Amino acid sequence: MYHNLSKKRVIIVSNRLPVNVSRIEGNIKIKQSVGGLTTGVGALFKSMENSVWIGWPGISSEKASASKTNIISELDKSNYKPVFLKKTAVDNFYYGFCNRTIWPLFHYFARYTEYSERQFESFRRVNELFAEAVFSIADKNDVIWVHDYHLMLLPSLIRKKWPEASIGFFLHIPFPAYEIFRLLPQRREILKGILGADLIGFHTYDYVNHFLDSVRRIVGLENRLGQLLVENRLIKVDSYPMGIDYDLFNSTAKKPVVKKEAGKIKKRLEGNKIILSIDRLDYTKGIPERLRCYELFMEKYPEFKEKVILVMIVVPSRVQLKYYQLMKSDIEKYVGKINGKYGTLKWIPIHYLYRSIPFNMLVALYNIADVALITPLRDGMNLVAKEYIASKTDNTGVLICSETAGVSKEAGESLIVNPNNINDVADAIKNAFVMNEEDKKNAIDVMKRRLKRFDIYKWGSEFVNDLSKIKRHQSHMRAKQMTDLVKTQLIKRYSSSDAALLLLDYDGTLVELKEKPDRASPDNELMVLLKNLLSRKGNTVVVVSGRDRSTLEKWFGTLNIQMIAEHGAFIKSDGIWEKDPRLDNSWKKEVLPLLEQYVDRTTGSFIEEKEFSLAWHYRMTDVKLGSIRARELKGALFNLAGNLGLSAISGNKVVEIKYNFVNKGNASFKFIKKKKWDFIMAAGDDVTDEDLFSVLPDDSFSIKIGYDATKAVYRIGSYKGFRDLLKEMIELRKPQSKLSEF
Ligand code: GDG
Repeated sequence: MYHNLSKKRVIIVSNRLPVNVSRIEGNIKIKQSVGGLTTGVGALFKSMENSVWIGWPGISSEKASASKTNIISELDKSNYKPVFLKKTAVDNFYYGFCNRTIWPLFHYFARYTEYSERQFESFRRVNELFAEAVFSIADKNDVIWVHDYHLMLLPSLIRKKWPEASIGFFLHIPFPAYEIFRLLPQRREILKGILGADLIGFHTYDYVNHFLDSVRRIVGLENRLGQLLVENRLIKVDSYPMGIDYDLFNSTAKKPVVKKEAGKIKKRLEGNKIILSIDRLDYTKGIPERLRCYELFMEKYPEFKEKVILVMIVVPSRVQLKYYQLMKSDIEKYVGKINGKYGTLKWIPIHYLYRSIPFNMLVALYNIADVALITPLRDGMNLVAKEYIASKTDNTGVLICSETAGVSKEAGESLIVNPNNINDVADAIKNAFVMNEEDKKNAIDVMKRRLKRFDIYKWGSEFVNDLSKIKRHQSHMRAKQMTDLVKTQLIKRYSSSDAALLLLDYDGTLVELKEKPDRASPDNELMVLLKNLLSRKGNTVVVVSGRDRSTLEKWFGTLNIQMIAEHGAFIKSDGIWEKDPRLDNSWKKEVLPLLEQYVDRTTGSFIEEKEFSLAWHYRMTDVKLGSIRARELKGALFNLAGNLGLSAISGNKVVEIKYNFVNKGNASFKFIKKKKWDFIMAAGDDVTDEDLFSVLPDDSFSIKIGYDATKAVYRIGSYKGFRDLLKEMIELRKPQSKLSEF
């Protein structure tokens, strides 16, 4: 059955193709490869019409050499497009940066992590090769879905050449906490690479939070409910727990041939209860640790001897890496030790297989296993756990799973263990055998229904749908973007006007937002611009700011400019500063002690006392702590401020407390109602400017600088774009006197 994920063609890009190509004595062999990405995305891929999969075929260019054309045409039959890599690239990229740096670090094995600049260079180069493959195979209008940690630079490489492309990125492994991720020397490049995507998906909400946390701390980008603004492009980060092909496992388990296989295995295991363990060979899977738990289980609960067998299947993986070879031999020694120590003439406690088994046998084992012991030390998701549940046709069986595997978040009904707590795991095995049958069945039943609902097809379609939603959102934002046509209309209206009112916010609108507000004094270009605007007859220019009046006066006091200071507490009109008569400072003594508490509790924050307002600044604090405290402070101020007629507003890394009636809208309205204007333009970048936008007459030009939600009708990406507009307005309007030079 075909699942139409999208009207557009979907291009899957992953390091490996779902098949492995080898050349034995000149003959090409194509074999299905084993692994979570292959199983999951592979099923999805087969169900999509016209989709194309770009990836490495598992053979080096040198080995493939004479047979390349042959390989390409064989793979093409399945819509697989190979990216050939040289042996040195495979060594430095795949066995190097991917598997010696990213894999251990992202799975919290910091002590196994190697850092090599040379290997990172190869990683970059291979990502570039993949980008070239995408450009030659895909089309700008395709949906490009990049998978996993090997290709973390690819989204931004594609974005650079195709700025409008639909790019999704999904990480199949955990995204670690900031304290781990920060250890990576290339942490910034990696984040920037991923941020080239429009939609970024992870298996769990924890990984989403870890990623957003690192983005905040390393790249300095704040998110709003998982949405980020990256170079004026709105992108989304969310969790999409990967499902399995539920129907395939469930229906395979019911096939007569599988039932027969299951019967044979049961007979061979002579009525013993079966504990099943299946993983690729990897230190993250906790295989030796699991053996230790099983050994303890037998020691603690000898009544299970000769009644239980652990079937342990270890699938070869990354065999070229020395560490993996050592691990294999350690596991085998340990299995031998346990079997030698506890085994009897008629009973072997562990049946160990080091190989990949055929699909029907896998499902048969899932179907008959009384317990699935899935205790990875760290795992992005773990599909084996889900496949076990889906293959349970009679709802018997117990899943024991690690809390450090993504799957634990969706398997609340299973026995969840800490894989490092060997007593905990040994007890869980015992409990699995003594549990009430009804409870076991209920648990499996609930989990099965969940897996059926959110299967691999649902996962794929949710991801691709969300990707197209975010693309629609982006184009909606672009619709608000001030186009050349609107610009021309604005300039035309402005040049023919006799009374023009320009209400202009300062920070972020006329100048760049600076980390330290005192560094944002007006530069020469801005002063010239303002002078030119003021030199035209009929123009009234108002700087509408939250800054205090002495700063504004210092900067602009010599110009014939109108000013609104402290969000409206003071207005300078025709050269005279006036204070709103209703203002007083009686409330400050009530609020200050609370703010001081927040300064004490939040290193780096400080209070700015303005004449009629108080501001708590937290731009110099730890970013995460700062925003948590800001939220807390607003909560703490809620009652106090309400009673005193105050409001607490969040600006850019600041919470400002002032009287309710003081806002940029009320203050600006005094200028708006002064006379009949035939042109009004207002521009601002932050929440406090929304008050200004809401008091404008309908035919005004309201311009939001930046990409946050707004009431303004138009938007311009940055203060620079806004200055360009002002320049064009100046150039086109007939000067009264000679224009100053920029
Ligand atoms: C990565 C992440 C994440 C295993 N042995 C045999 C066999 N398999 C199949 C299983 C399953 C797959 O391989 C293994 O998937 P996992 O999810 O358990 O683990 P990884 O390979 O490490 O996958 C992981 C996954 O990506 C998906 O995002 O869940 O966390 O590490 O489908 O059935 N299949 C056959 N014979 C075997 O012997 N036929």
